[in-house]
Amino acid sequence: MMNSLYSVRMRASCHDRHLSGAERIVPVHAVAETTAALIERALSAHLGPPDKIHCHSEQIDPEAVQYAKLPDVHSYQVASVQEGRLAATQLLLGAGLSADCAARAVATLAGGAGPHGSVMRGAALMDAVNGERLEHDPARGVRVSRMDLLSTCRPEVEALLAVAGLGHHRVLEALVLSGKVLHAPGIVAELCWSDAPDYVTGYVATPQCGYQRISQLKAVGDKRGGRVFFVDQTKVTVSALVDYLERQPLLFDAAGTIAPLKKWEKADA
Ligand code: PML
Repeated sequence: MMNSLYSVRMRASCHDRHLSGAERIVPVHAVAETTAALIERALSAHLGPPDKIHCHSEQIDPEAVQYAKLPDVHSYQVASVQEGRLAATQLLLGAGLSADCAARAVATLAGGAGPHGSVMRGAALMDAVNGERLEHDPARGVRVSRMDLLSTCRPEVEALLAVAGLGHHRVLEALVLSGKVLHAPGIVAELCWSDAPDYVTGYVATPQCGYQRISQLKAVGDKRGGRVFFVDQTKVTVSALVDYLERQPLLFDAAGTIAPLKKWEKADA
């Protein structure tokens, strides 16, 4: 395949603790350069040097690739963690989740979604009606993979985010990941905040409203965070959804809009 694409994925850990991960979908001529950049990134992870770096490249069939537009971005300023979690809850209710389900999801991330309150390596899957946890492996969760920006679209998206003051690499990576989640069958919403102790911004993403950032969803220093994906099981089976999230290649070929930062008002929900 002359025009073949490769999925290039990196995971770095120390004493089996996840330190960093990133991935790209690139043409064959960019595989070596991309691999070097991801390894460089693993070595400079702010949580310390890894003792293991896995870098994996795998050819993907260009005809299997789906294309989509990135979600629109909204950013809300909140005054406290409490207000942030209230805002997240209201946005989840707006997506059609029950109050019980939204509260369970917030409590899940706040307490550590993995076994014994640990941080999960991937995302939790939650039934959008009754809040039941659906992922088969509660320590691993679901790892969204094989998504990226089309190379011709990357400069525009990076420039738009930079102009909006959203140039941190976490924003672009979370936006791309969330874009894939919103494109998956049966997804009702996603709740996320980072497990990085110094990064307190998170988001609620929904197919109707896009990627809705909330300035504070946890306290500085808190290492707990992660992702919860809400699933409508009348639309998709768990195994079909997980297969899509983990294996279907998806490239974003157009940017969404980026709204200016706005103070959170309860009526926004
Ligand atoms: C953002 O600021 O939009 C990113 C929020 C979530 C970051 C999650 C992560 O650390 O990967």
